[in-house]
Amino acid sequence: MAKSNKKSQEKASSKKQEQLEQHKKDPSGKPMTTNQGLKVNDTNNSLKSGERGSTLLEDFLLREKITHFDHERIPERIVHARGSGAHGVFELYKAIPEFTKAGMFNDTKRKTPVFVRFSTVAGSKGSPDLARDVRGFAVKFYTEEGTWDLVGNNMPIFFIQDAMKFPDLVHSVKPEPNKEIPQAASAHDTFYDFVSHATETLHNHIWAMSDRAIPRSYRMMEGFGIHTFRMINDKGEAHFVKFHWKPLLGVHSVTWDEAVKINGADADFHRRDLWDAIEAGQYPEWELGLQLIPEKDEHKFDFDLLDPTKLVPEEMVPVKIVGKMTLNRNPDNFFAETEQVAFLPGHIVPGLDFTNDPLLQGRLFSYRDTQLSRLGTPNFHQIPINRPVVENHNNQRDGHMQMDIPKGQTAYFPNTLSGGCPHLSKMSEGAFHSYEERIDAKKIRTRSESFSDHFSQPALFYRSLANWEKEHVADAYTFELGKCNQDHIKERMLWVINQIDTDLAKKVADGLGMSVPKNIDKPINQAIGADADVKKHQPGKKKIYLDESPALSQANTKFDSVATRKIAVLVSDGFSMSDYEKMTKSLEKEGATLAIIAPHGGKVTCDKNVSHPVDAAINTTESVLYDAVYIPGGKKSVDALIKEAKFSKFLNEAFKHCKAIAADNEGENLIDNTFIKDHKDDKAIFINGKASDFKTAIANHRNWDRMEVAKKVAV
Ligand code: HDE
Repeated sequence: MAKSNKKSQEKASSKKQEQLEQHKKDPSGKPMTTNQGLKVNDTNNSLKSGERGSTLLEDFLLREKITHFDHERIPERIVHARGSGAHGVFELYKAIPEFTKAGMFNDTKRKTPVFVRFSTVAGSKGSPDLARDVRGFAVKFYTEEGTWDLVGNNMPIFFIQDAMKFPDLVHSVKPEPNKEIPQAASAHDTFYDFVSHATETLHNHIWAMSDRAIPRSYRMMEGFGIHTFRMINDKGEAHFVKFHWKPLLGVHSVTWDEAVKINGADADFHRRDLWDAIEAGQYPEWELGLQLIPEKDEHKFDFDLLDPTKLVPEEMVPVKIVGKMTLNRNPDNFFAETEQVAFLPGHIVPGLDFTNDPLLQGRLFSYRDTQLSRLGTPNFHQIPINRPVVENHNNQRDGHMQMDIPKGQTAYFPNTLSGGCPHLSKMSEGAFHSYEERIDAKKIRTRSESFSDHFSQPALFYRSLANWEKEHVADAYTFELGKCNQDHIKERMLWVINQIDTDLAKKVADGLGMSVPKNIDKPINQAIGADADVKKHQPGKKKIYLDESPALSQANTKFDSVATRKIAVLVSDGFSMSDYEKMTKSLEKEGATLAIIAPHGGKVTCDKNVSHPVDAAINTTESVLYDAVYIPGGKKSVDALIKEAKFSKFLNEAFKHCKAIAADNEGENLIDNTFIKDHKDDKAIFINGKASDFKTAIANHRNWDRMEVAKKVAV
């Protein structure tokens, strides 16, 4: 059966790809050798004294093979260990010299090569993709002025305000140190012990309780640079800037019930989805947007632009779309590229600069430091995936794994022996020069009072959600706190949630079988110093400077495409080919992927006596792996489906997860064997319906109006 809409597999040809080509090794048609090039005659047996004798120390073949194997692991990333990467390209729509002199923002003809890595945060390298978690969204731009890394997340704010708190945050969410439980999950006492005392976490935390933390696909999530950065034009004028990635497929998520089941059915769900889409030529795309704020407006807001727990609502500062990123090539080798890629927020180019955001400032230190233990050498920039596409020369020398051969007598500056080279460049020649910011301040270890508003933005986020999203948030809090063992931690969390929204707190309290504490001592924000003035740093009352920010709700995303959606077609021998064609032709044309699911593997024969390959036998797949379900008619086919209970379970689950379901002719008999039989009037259920209506329902992602009924489905 036809698969997806295969675009021609244009090989992304770029300076970076050409550079990577030089390092690729292709063993096809080649003899096996040792690392020294010696041809190998036997790689299956060690050298022994006698056929059954002991193995000889002399066996250099065994030693080389085993020693390499013994050392083939490197430390996984301390956070963001689980991830997937892809190559692509960034193209600018319109030059923006008024804001920045950065080359890639000034030349619409340039195709800047990129490498992107998406990740979860808390889990280990082998943890499942659908953990409730923030997703990393790290982009390496190989620009002609040097490499720029935009190392962001899929949520626009962060948990903490100062880098000093990062180890505490991460230690609280990681598995508890005595028992190394739970893996890739925030639902445990230590995390909530921390969150309830460090109230600055609440904004990112409520995002993590929302559907944003369980995306349908990496391809369907936004990305954010989070911190306020600076853009500098060639007159030296600066604007504050926030970076946004907007997916062309819209922002969509799965439900928690699906997430839990997907983790069992396909722990690589997001990794596979990204890989498959790129292999099929259905290249993921994001537009890059900028929120630009003139320096003079720095103090115009009700929050501090340097506070990374605050977003700037799009309704207050619109997002200016400036270009598009397309991911068009899978890596050739996971370890060499995705594992060894090293992102550093400190990788910057002229025309961009940092701000004094204390979280960003700490990151500028941490990322270089971590590569030293992870990749083991200050020469990590020489690993092919990390090499810039421009030449680099300086007087740094030696170190583990030096791959370059720097020529010449000198390794210092200034020198005359090498003619003063490598020489310095003027700003007019493209050299980087830090933005000259006036600073006149005391050296002081404290938190700015302007960072003390911890409730206004979580409340804005919650107010801006659709009812179904609000319900998901309440369910998530109830689940997470329900997994905690300590009542005092849950009580404190309920008190804190109550400061965000009383309805929300009540719902969660009901779910926990507790009540919202009224008279709890005001939680002391303990993320301050022992001598700090407590009053100054207490989170103040929530303010309302914007009723709602529609841009924060997934109800207002794009619902205009079925491209890359996976539709399960349930059939057995004798299914109606004309039904099938009627329903699926336009879906396929618009890039949806159809998967034939049958009682067995191999092939099924339709009523026209043509055989079709089965994509998955029912015992190898699950409903949660698809976006919609279709059952064509054909009595023999449908009778066989009714006999196998898992097909009915498959449908009940799709109904529970509010997905579009269509059946034609005898296909209805299978529907009548499920919970759906009494809900055929649902707006995303189509019995002998129109293909165009089914398509619209799939593009709408889910029918959330069904949510109350869906809860009654027991699967
Ligand atoms: Fe990271 N973070 N981070 N982080 N982060 C790392 O660097 C760190 C923060 C983010 O796919 C580590 O190379 C500190 C914010 C992503 O390779 C480490 C602080 C944001 C990735 C590190 C933060 C991020 C990392 C671990 C607080 C969103 C994965 C491995 C000051 C803007 C990149 C590594 C990849 C990875 C430190 C906060 C995003 C340890 C100290 C805020 C997407 O250096």
